[in-house]
Amino acid sequence: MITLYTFGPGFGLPDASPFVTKAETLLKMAGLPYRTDNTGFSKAPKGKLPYIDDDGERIADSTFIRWHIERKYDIDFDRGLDREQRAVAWAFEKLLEDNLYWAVVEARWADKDNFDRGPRQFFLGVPAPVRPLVIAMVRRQTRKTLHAQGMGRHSRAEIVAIATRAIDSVSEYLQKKPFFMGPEPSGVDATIFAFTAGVLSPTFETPLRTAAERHANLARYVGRMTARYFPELGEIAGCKAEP
Ligand SMILES: N[C@@H](CCC(=O)N[C@@H](CS)C(=O)NCC(=O)O)C(=O)O
Repeated sequence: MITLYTFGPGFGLPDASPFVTKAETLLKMAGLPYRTDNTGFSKAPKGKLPYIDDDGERIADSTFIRWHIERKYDIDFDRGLDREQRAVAWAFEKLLEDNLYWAVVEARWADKDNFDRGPRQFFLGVPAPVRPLVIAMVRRQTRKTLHAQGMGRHSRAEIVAIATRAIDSVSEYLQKKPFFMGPEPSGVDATIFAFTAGVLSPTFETPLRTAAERHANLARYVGRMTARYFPELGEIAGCKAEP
């Protein structure tokens, strides 16, 4: 049995983390039985979520989880795609994971109002007397990480410009297709869904959300993916599969 270690639902999303949502979507796409456990962060092999335990084998990082599923269960998430399409899908996946992601982190953690609406809730389990200290420490660490990665060196307007270009590109490439690469879902849809839903989360007031809301095809896409893989959630961010 597979256990997926998660943060748990948050911000009106399947999980507070887009990478966890991606991994869970992949498990659903693969049709594999799994359970979730939101108590595993302190034991995460790479200090991050997601990771899975598959009958005693632990695999950390959503990309390695994908490759593990493909190898062990003989699944090709990109079946039906030719080599050029696979390359495009991979590039878009990494655009969101390695570029847009950091703009999302900046929007959720650096902006005070968004932090109060969102990530502050993560710390409710910390004893009240030390909570402000722990919050200040983790936010400081997040700012350092943003600086080291590079996104944190830009002004907010520059970050928004970079993120908007990524969001516009996703919308442009999706066009009117049901799924990102065509009529059927493929591996990249797990990432596109997780990040698009995350950006559209009504918990946060961000220019990133405004950028995504300009594209009706993104909301319909999130609605379609939700209906297919997370029907129990009803709607995410008010996104409907059809107008
Ligand atoms: N490359 C990783 C990224 C995972 C990731 O960044 N997870 C974040 C949450 S979105 C995390 O666990 N952060 C905790 C920390 O950095 O302390 C993947 O694809 O799984």
